[in-house]
Amino acid sequence: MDALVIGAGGFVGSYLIQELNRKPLHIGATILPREHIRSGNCDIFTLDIMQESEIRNLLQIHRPKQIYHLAAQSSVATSWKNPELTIDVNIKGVLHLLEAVRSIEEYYPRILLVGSGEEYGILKNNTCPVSEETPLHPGNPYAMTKACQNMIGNIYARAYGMGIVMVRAFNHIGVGQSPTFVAADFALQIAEMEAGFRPPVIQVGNLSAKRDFSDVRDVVRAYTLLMEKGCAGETYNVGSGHAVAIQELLDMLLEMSSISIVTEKNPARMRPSDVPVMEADISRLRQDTGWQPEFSLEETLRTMLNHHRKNFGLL
Ligand code: A2R
Repeated sequence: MDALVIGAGGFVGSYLIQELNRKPLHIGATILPREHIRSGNCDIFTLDIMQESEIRNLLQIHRPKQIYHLAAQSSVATSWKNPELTIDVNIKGVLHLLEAVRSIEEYYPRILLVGSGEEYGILKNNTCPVSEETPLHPGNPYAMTKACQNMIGNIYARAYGMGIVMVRAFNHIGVGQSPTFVAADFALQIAEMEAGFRPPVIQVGNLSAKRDFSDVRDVVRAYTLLMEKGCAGETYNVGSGHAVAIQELLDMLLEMSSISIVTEKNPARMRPSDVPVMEADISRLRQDTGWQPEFSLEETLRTMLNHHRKNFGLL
């Protein structure tokens, strides 16, 4: 097997498999029993990363040359409600993977561990953009587990000479994302209004926070490039390198709409936004891989909006 994607049943998984499908590779993908993969050509296996023997058996049989580790409890909100589950899946899960690799003789795959821009947390003096050397101050249990995953990857790469590359992904958006994320939420609300399913009043939370948004298709391309060209033991920010206010993102979507929409602040959507600006310094990614984004934010938002319009019979 050329590449194995662990945790392929989530938002990013199908996009990564589609990107890998651009080359004639033998690809495996793991999902949880209740999940399915939206698109892509691959062999599918069910796997719970909490079961160490399951991952060891899979790797022993198929010996994938590349392993993309996406499996995670990836919701910040859930991480507050269930920190233990988050620690189990995100920290013990990565240990199970790395120990399983180590237990197999003469097996030296490349491994990509996917972390998050959330690891940086609240920065002193609002350091911006953040480079990979910026000290981490994770501000929630999810971010803490991803920072820990990064440290584990670092230690295993150095101590055992493993081919582990770590990424810190900033906000990535696209079709198929859960509407618990802001861009997906706005796109869905606007399409529902255009279809007449709800009054033309968009519910918004904090619009002043600035975030670094990328198209998920650009993000998975960065992952495959890092798998090929990233330095083992190194961490790479993956983002656009430009922070955009949520207000700007909303304005872009409203401009694309065929109807006139009023904005309404909804206290229930106000998250205590501890981090006013998140912007990635992506020099290391650019330097080592030559990666550049292909999709503009506007293009991505239009794709998301049009996806819902098609579903509602508007296009
Ligand atoms: O939480 P679920 O039921 O949506 O399943 C997620 C799955 N997962 C697991 N897979 C194997 N063993 C487990 N014990 C386990 N627990 C959860 O990993 C989901 O299908 C997948 C992760 O996908 P998403 O939650 O949709 O994350 P996304 O957006 O695809 O991000 C991929 C990676 C994650 O590591 C994020 O934390 C990072 O990028 O930003």
